[in-house]
Amino acid sequence: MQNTIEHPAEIVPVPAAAREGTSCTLEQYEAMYSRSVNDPDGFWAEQGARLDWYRAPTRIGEWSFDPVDIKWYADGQLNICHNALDRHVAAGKGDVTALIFEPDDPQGETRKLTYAQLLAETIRMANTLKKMGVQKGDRVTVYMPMIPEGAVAMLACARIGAIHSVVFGGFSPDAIAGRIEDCTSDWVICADEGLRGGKKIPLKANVDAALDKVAVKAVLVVRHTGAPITMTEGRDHWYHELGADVAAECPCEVMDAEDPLFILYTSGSTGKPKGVLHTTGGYAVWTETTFRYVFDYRPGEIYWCTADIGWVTGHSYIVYGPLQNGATALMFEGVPNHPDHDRFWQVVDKHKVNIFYTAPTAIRALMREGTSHVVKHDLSSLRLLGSVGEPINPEAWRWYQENVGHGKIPVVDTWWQTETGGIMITTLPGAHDMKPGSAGRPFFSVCPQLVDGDGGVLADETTGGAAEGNLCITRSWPGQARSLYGDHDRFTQTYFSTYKGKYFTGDGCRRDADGYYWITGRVDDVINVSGHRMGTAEVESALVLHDLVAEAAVVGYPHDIKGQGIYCYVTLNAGVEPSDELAAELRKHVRTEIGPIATPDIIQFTPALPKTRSGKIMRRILRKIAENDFGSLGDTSTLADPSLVDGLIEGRLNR
Ligand code: 6R9
Repeated sequence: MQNTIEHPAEIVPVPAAAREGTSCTLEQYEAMYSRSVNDPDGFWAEQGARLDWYRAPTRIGEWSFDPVDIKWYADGQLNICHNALDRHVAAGKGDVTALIFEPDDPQGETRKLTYAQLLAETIRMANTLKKMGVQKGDRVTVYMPMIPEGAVAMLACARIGAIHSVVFGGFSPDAIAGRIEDCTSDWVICADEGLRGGKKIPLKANVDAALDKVAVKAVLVVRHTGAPITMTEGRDHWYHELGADVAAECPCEVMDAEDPLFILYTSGSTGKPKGVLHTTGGYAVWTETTFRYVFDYRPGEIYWCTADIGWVTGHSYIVYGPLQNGATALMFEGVPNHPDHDRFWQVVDKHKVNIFYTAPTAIRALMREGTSHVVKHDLSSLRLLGSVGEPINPEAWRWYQENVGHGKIPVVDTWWQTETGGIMITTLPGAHDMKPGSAGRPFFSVCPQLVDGDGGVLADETTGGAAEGNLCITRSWPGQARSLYGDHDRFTQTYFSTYKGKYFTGDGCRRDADGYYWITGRVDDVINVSGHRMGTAEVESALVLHDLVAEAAVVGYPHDIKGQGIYCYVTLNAGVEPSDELAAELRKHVRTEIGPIATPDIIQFTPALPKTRSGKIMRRILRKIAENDFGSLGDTSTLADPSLVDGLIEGRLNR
């Protein structure tokens, strides 16, 4: 079945300035892409050679998707912290600024750390961790605000071969405890508090609450706001005390390329979050190479990615990608709308940011506030804009390019996932015309394929042509996740069993006749709320934990700012009356269980959920109702109680 879909979409040509001095023209992209798929080993041996290796790899890609066994650079040895820091200092670039810290409060103190200073700080943290007893292979949970010490904590773990598991600072004590437990982490690094939009985030208090449920050997606490906190004798240590008198040297641990680097938990369509596991060598090369070509970084430029280090974007494009390229990266602790809606643009102006990488949800929120906040500031330093996290609607894309980019600079819309380690589909700034709303073309070595429900091939790079289907990737790439921590079967099951022998992304996608890919969103029970992945099952489990809730079904619905909002259908225990107060309580309950990002937008009480006769919740119907799309509910005759639907629609209309 070959779909022919027209895309009358507007084409925005590569701006002339982007062609000058670019690292990759269209001709170069085409030659490199073709080499990368015809001779992946030769291609990735060359890309990898930019890094320092203790033992240069002779084995490059060795992988199978059935059974699932993925290795890259298997006989190579390296350390990613060395490649991010020591390598640049050794090359005489120790005085180059590595990180610029912009605090939450615009009146607060900006900090700049050179590569030499960041290395010294990382060594201090690494030796402090060693003093606490952390060893190679140990899992260290990092629960930090967006301050340089967050990056230092990750780099210090990498330096000594410990595996970091960063937990987003917005997650609840229960979520922290679950993650600590899942990877049997004995160590936590946190700060006293974080600051976001003037609000204090009680990081240490959250860790304390988590540690009521699960035990660890030690907690290292970085002083940030100086707020009073509770320290448990024998378990908790202040970083500034324990790290005060450690040695100024700490050799990098020699890591095999396939030694684990980090675990990052992400929401799946079922059950508890998955501990996505990335290893050292392939991830290092993938983040170095994608950063180099996608952002086309030039020495002296200031690069700013607004993500949080608690998400994969922060891992790959605040820490490992930029630093391995010797770039100057800005770290921002605050939020886009505090103290006012011009905060992003004020920071761009203040630090003369050249490359700016953010999420569609932020763009939509700022767009709503009008252009007056943008025009107040001089944004002429900007050379390149980026977008990540969810599909960007063409309207937001245009607003971004016209108002922030003055219609003159490229926008790269980068599609990728926690599991892919780095960018997979994007335009390259000097090579590709842009189409607002499309992520663009595959990065080197990436082989996307659209398949139908039965796995029939609709289109890929070899067939060409336009089609719409489920997005798979048919060959491995160095940055690919290797497993789920401690559960390789679940890894195989989740990603490689729907379409045997292929990696299934969970996303729907269209390919147009020009070979541009248009991500249409998740096709599984994962919703994308403000660019954050949320398993509907997770929210459901949180809801049913409440004493008064009998059953819950959660779906996404279109939300102007967040992209998708969280819509919850809730059935209460017999005899319990629905009320606005109870809805508010349930909202609060979910926040406490998971974290503020999971706060339900709409709670609709219903006497029962629509189920098939075999007892399966008909989510399709719930989704349509949440979307206010009552005309296309499809076949409701298989419902055990078809009369329920009217009540559900009525309930929706009352909101
Ligand atoms: C990097 C990151 C991954 C999911 C992914 C997709 C959505 C990310 C996108 C995009 C359209 C883009 N997504 N980037 N959809 N266009 N440029 O976000 O990782 O948190 O694992 O989320 O996000 O649905 O499957 P992660």
